[in-house]
Amino acid sequence: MTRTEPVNEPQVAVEDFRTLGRRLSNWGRWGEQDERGTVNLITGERLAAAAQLVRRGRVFPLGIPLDENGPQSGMRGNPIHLMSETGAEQVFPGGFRYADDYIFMPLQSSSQWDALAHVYYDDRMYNGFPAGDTTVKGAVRCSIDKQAAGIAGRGVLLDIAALKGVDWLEAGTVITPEDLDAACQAQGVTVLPGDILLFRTGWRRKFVQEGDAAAFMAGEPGLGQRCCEWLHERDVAAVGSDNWAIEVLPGESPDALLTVHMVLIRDMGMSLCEILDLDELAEDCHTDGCWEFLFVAPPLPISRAVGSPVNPLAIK
Ligand code: UVW
Repeated sequence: MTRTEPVNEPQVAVEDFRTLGRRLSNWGRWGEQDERGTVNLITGERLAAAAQLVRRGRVFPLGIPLDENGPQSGMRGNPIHLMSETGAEQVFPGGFRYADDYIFMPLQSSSQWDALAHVYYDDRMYNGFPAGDTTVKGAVRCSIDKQAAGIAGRGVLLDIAALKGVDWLEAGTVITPEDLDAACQAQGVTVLPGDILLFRTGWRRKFVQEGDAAAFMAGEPGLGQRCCEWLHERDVAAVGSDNWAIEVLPGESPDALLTVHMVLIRDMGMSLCEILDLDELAEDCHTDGCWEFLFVAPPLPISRAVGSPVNPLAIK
């Protein structure tokens, strides 16, 4: 496989994200007090159908290792693991000994869910809740524990790197709705309402091969803004990827940062699952031709947190 040059040149004018956000808004759709957003689309019926996708009993863990060798550099650090007890100094009746440990980490540093309180603009977060509901004590509204009842359902993987015939897409490569359609067609899979859509860019593979955290974080291939509409039209429940921000970076808008985050999370109420390892799953899907699976990824019920580490499982 070869690598591609970024394809978002010349810059195509993108719609103002506020206009797009208003058009795709899900505010009020699940009630004025709703704090779960598009995860509501995973009905009991859809989850029961997703469970039927487990045929071989093969589990693919999609979380990256929680350790100091992760891809963070700059604004966030990698997890730091410390032992508080090894058992070496202990004397208990009957020879019992135990080991205990701590982990210190930004909740956004590894494979993670973004809570709906993670981003906002114009002083409002998802469903119109005031941004002031998030303080130094955490998020009163839309915190990640509101999703702890579970994020589980039908997962679909779209391998965009394979579609383009590359090991990985280069930073700045815009994934378009046409790419998503082409991947669905090439793979023979349809994205259905309530699905959790995973898309593979190869960005994790690049990090594993090169070990360059600064390059991993400096930019990335990812969804262009027009994909928000594609996800909305299909009633996708959540989206995940092997990059760190779901969206293309540098972004398409010259005067706004992370516009896909703002539209998906704040306007549509969609939770994002970032920094996944999709390589083994993709390899298996290429082998058996089956791109759908049961996806199980409950966030940790961390009170008032705006994100949570997660080890999502794809089960076939
Ligand atoms: C930001 O939105 C800043 O980060 P993340 O990609 O972790 O959601």
